[in-house]
Amino acid sequence: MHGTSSFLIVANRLPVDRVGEKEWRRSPGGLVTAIAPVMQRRDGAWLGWTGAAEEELKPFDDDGMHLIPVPLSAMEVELYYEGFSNATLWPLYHDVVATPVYSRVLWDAYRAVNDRFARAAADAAAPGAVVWVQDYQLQLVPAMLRRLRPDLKIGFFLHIPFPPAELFWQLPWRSEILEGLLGADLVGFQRPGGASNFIRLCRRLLGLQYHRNEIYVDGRTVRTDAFPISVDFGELDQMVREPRIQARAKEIRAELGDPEHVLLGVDRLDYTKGIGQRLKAFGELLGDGTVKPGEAAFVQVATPTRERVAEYIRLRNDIERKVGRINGEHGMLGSQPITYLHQSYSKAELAALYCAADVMVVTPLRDGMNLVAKEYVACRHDLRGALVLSEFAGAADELRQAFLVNPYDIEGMKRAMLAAMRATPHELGRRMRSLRRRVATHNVDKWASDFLTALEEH
Ligand code: GDG
Repeated sequence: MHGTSSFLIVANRLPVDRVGEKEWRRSPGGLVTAIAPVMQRRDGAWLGWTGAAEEELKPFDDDGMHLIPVPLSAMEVELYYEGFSNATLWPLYHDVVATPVYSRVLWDAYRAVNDRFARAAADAAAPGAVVWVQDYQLQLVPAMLRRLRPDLKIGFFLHIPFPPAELFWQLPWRSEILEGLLGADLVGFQRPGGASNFIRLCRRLLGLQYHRNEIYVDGRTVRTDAFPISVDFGELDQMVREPRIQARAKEIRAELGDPEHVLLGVDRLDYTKGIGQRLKAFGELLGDGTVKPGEAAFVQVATPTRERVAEYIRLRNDIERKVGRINGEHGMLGSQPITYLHQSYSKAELAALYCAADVMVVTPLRDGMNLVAKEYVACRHDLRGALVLSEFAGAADELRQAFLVNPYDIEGMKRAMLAAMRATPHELGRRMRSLRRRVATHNVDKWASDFLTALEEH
C-alpha cells in the first residue's frame, strides 16, 4: 500500500500550534519557513504529533500544507518524549552535561513510537517519494521505513550535536541507533565533526567500510555530511526595518532605565544553554565593581520548556535562586540588574529585544547550531551590537567575528562581555558586517536546498 505524497517531512511535532478548538497557527521557526515552499511545489505532506496526548485526528490541510497527525498516548509522551528523547538522548548528545537516564522501559517506548511514525510515513508516501526525517526523536525511522518501502529516497537530519564515540559508547542501544540512521540515503549533521563521529562509530561499532563521507552497508551507500542550519535572514532583516519594531526597541531601553549597556540572553530554559554561567559572570562584574549598578542591564528571556523533566525543574530553581541573589545584592529601589522573564514572546517582540540589545550573550555548553545567534545578526542592519558566542555552539564555525568564549571559563566570559561593552563603533561595525555577510548568504533556504539537492543526487 502507498499514498500520494511525493515529498514528506517526518518530525516529532507538526509545524502548527493549536490556537482554538479547530484552529491552528504555523509554529515559529525557520524549518517550516524553509520547507513550506518545497511542500507547495511538490504536493508535500508533514507528518508529526500535534503536541496533545491521547488525540486522534484525521489528516487536514492548513496554511497550504497537508498535515498528517501521529497520535501519542499520555504514557508515550512520558516514556518516549520526556523520557528517552529528553532524559536519555538529549543529555547524552550534549556532552553529558546532565546525567542521561538509561532505562529499558523508555527504550521500548521509543522503539514503538518510531515504528508508528515509520508505518504512517510508509502509508503516506507515493512511489519513489522523497522522505525527510527530522531529529533525535526519530532516529530509528529511516531503517524501519526502508524495510517497509525500499523504493523511497530517505534523508535524515540531526538538529543537535552527534557525540564523539567515547560518549555515544555509553548507550546500551548504541548499535540499534546507528543501524536506524543507516536506513537513510543521506544522514546530515550540523557540523563536520558530527559526520566524522558518525563514520567513526559505524566503523568501530558495526565494522563497516567507508570511503571519505560514504559508508557501505548491505550493498548500499549511505552519504553523510554537514549542513549547517540557518535563519530566514531576509524576513528578519525586513521586519526590523519597520518603524513599530524600532519604536518598541527604544521603549524597551527606556523601560530598563536607559542604561549605557543592555545585555540580552534568549534561550529555552535548558541546562545546555549555559544560562547560569553567563549570569555568574555578569554578577561578578557587578560584584568586583568593574560594572557599576545602573550602567548595565541584563535581560534574560528563558522560554518555558520540558517542564516535567526532573533536570529542568532543578535547573529552573537554580537559575531563579541565582537571579534572586544577584538582584538582591546589586539592585536598587526601582532598578534591578537582571530582568528575568520565564515567558514566551511573539516574533516581533523578540526582534525588538534583539534591536534593543547592545550585547547578545549566547553561551551554551553545547549546542547543535544556535539560531538565536544568527537571528541577532540578521536583525542588526544598523551594524551596531556585539555578539558574545560560545565556542561550543555549531554557529561558532561560521560566526568567527563574534566575541568567542569558553562558557566554562568565567574569567574569560567576564573579559569577553567587557570587551563587547567597551568596543568602539568602528570595531563593532567591522565585526557585524562580516557576520551579516555570512548569515545573508547562508540562510535557511540554502540549508534546505543544499540538503535536498544532495539527497536527490544520491
Ligand atoms: C535545536 C538545537 C539548533 C526562543 N524563545 C522564543 C522563541 N524562541 C526561538 C528562537 C529560535 C528558537 O526558538 C531556538 O532555537 P535555537 O537554535 O537557539 O535552540 P533549540 O531550541 O535548542 O533548537 C539548536 C536548532 O534546533 C535548529 O536546528 O540550532 O542547536 O538545539 O528561533 O528565536 N520564539 C518565539 N518566542 C519565544 O519566546 N516566538
